[in-house]
Amino acid sequence: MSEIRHDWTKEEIIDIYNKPLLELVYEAASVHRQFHNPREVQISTLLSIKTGGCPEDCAYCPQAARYHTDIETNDLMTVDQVKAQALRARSSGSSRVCMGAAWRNVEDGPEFEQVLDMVRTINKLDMEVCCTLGMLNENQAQRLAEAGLYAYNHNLDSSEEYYGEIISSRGYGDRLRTLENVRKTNVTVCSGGIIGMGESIEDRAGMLLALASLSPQPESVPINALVAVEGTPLEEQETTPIWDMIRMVATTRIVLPNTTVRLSAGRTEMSKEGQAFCFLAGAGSIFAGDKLLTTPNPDVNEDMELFNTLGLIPMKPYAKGAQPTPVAPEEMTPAEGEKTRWSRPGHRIEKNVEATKKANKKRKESKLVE
Ligand code: SAM
Ligand code: DTB
Ligand code: SF4
Repeated sequence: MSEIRHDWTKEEIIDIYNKPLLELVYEAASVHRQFHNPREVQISTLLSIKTGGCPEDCAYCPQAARYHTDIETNDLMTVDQVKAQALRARSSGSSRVCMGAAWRNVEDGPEFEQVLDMVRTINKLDMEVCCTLGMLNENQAQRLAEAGLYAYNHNLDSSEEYYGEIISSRGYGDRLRTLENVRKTNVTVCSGGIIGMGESIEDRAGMLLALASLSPQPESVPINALVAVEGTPLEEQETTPIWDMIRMVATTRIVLPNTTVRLSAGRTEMSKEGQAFCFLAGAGSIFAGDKLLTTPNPDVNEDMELFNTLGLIPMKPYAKGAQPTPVAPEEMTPAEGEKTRWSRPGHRIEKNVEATKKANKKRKESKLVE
């Protein structure tokens, strides 16, 4: 049985990353089964509630005001707009809405109050709510918690050493401080990073070391493959090889065994088989919907077909602190004698896929009528 360790060394993590690929995937898949239900995948929908015009200089980001990308910039959405989008996401099988704002940090005032209203509104729809709004102080984190926020996403993005090559307008310490402020509340922590920015394997291991050293470890770790956007300093970066993505997902799975690993940006460049490998290696979540924040993402119907092919089940939302829906299908029962820590119930994929198909058909029909 694997244990949760906070004392990994960078060398150990590099050795894991460099294992023969199939051994690495086998080990990661075994750890995954000890801590998680391997058939469940959590589906989140991203919503860019305030797009572009960001004062920061993150070299990968199409939303930084100083780069000339052709994204459409938008002021903060209204609560009603957000509610309508959340309802659409729910009808396509998503259990969580993650609202992103192109801010350096949260400022107290009417816009923050509006975001708090959005959090309350989505909560009432029985969906989990996540936000990624930049840096937060302790009081802001607490207010988000009181509004019912489920998770806060704030990525370390790379190793401390490589961070300075990518961002100069803030430091690694700033990122860690926000994570600490979130940790003081009951909001869960979502923090990960990007591969394919020109960093070394040591940097990838360094980022995982920083995340694994947090105590407790983040509840969720998004692994993004760089989406190289024209106009950003990283526009010339080549597509990340799928093998690197599989290795990164598998290594994350082993080093942070109890964490949900999110297969995040970059899926449009990945084959179905490549993504299947990532699920086998321990990815337990995706962002669904045809858009991430500003860049494309696979069509939700294609994702559902892939889930169907692989026998994966979209996870249902559950309220913080509440017990998830009671254990159901026999197929979720671990084999006799098999030690597992996952106790979360299964959900019938056939039912979910059917419901999703119906909802999509309805949506298409209503669009045609419009
Ligand atoms: N402004 C906030 C912040 O920086 O924390 C929230 C939004 S920001 C867009 C959220 C995350 O998206 C970044 O930390 C980064 O990991 C990811 N991201 C942004 N642009 C990306 C790209 N081109 N490719 C992959 N991931 C990207
Ligand atoms: C994360 O790690 N990836 C998501 C979410 N957290 C906010 C964002 C990906 C953004 C990709 C580029 C874009 O669409 O603008
Ligand atoms: Fe701004 Fe966040 Fe983009 Fe950096 S990643 S430029 S902070 S929106």
